[in-house]
Amino acid sequence: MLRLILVAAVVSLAAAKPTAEDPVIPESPQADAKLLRNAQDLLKRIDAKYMEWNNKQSIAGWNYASNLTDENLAEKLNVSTAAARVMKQIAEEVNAFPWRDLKDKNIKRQFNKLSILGVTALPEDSYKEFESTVSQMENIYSTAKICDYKNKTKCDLALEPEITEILMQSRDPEELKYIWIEWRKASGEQVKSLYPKYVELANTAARLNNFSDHAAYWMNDYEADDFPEQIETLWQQLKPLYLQLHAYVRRELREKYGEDIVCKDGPIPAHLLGNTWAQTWANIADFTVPFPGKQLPDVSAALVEQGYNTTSMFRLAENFFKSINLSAMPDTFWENSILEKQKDVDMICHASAWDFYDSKDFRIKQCTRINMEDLLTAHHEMGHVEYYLQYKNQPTVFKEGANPGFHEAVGDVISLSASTPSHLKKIGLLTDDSTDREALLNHLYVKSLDKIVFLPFAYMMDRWRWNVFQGRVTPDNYNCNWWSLAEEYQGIEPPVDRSEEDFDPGSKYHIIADVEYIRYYVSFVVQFQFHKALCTKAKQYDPKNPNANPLHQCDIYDNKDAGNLLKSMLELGSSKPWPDAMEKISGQRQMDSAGLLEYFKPLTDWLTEENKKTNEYIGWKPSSRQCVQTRGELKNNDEPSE
Ligand code: X95
Ligand code: ZN
Repeated sequence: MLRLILVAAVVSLAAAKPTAEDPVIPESPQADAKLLRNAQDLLKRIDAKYMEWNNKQSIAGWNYASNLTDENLAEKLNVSTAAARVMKQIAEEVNAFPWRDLKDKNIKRQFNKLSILGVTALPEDSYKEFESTVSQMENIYSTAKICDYKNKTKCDLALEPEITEILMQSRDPEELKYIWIEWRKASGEQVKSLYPKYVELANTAARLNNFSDHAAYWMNDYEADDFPEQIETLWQQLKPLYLQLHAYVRRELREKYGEDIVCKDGPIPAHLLGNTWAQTWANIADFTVPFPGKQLPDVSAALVEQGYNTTSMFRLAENFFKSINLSAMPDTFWENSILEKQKDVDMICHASAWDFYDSKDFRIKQCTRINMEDLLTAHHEMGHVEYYLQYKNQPTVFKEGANPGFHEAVGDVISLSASTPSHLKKIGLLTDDSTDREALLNHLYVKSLDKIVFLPFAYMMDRWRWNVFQGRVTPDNYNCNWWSLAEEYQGIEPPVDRSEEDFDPGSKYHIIADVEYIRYYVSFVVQFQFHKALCTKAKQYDPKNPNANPLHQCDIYDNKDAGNLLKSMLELGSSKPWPDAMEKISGQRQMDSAGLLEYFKPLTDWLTEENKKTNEYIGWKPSSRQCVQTRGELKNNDEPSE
């Protein structure tokens, strides 16, 4: 310790801003070298502690998430409290060290990251309260049950798989409305009282880290002070395509469900869109697709017919990664992962990938169903594990995505290749991979119901939370602000009037689990930049002659050059600012919607033409739904009076 103080003294002398009268002390290379050596010694000690406590937290977190018992919760809280103590010590050592004088960028970046504590900056009792509040909300969300629409005595329906599958498959608007309302009563409404405390503690922690609020702390990961403006600019470029798609889908829904449920120039009722949160509309592709005669690239039926099980679905994903020279899953992955909902155990079914920070243990927990959506999710989750595997030799503090959006993009980039009709045919999941114009438009249409539809949802998710953390929205108008943003960005409306007695944001996992969401918006833009770069590398696409091999038909399967290019970006972790990582893979240094717009160009043209023909109203007039303070204020309230 003495040595450290001595060096610090020397350096602080040298580092003091020289004023006119002070003699300018030459920065002696020896002092720099000594500081660097001390910095590296300190980092080595810190990294070992970081690794040990991240591993302990992953183990305790995993045990609770896969078995929601009181003792597992107590153990998780104990471990995270002990870890927080260690992180605080580390931050004190870091701040006591003159790391800002370091010349080495990599070492300085490590110290800078170590100096930001996150919620562990809270005093111990507040930190415990934060952790237990979030865990309680996750427990309520993950164990919520509702009664069946047809058989009101059957009351064991959970979000996964029952509620998800009904919203996916039912074409009865009354059943859909009932399930939509009941899920929100059983989840969001039950966590409403906990949310303000979570917001307050998150903001307190942010301020202890010298951020104005939790939203600023989240945005720090994107290393751009104009980040919100970048997001808005991209949205202005992508919104026209969304409006065309929205108008077309509304017409198809109006034809199926009638004018009085789906009006021709208003928002779309959210319960008809095939997903609990209307974040992807791919599950209503079957009756809305432009050319119904043509085969739909939905392989759910083929997966079942061909006897796929959860393991073989994940093996399919792994096989793609191996084919491009990325890593196979380690044996421990197959031993320790939970790929199916465990019977007689309350667990968090929301799929997730886990790094145990020991460079050996990596897992996925997913309540997998045998369908296309879960096959794409399997690729998404395995993309996270691939990133863990590629940066496993980085210092612990760099074991992250270049930014959170990069981590969300890896699996989805592979899915862009794996879900092309030609690839699905190659692996025998699709018989007809005709690439005539109509089949192509069907493929782009289904893809757009995932990729274009999702953008306004992801944007409004964190527009609402930025509002909340910045204090623009307070608990007395949480729900009505949520619905005004949903209408403004997504052009959807609730199936019934809402009030502030509801808390619909709390019906979405990431909101109650303190998981930032703009990462997915970033991912859905950058994954097309990555796809374009990898397809170019694989000579499956020529930027000088884009129509020769269109982006949407590219499949990088088996191409080692593309895989090695992707690997060269993944292995960086967060050791470089994300523009450097982006440049490594694509030659660009910023997010760019051009890739996404080019991919969907044929569909954009077709939708614009089609909506003109049917004289469709583009956009939506204000909803006739109300959002008020209390349910009592609602006239002709659909809710049975208490
Ligand atoms: C993920 O990103 C998240 C888990 C601690 C930290 C715990 C972070 C985030 C997390 C959890 O992997 N049926 N789960 C539900 C599938 C959930 C998969 O959130 C996720 C995933 O639900 O909003 C395919 C499928 C490509 C889904 C972006 C968003 N996924 C969601 C999403 C995808 C997605 C989606 N791309
Ligand atoms: Zn993810």
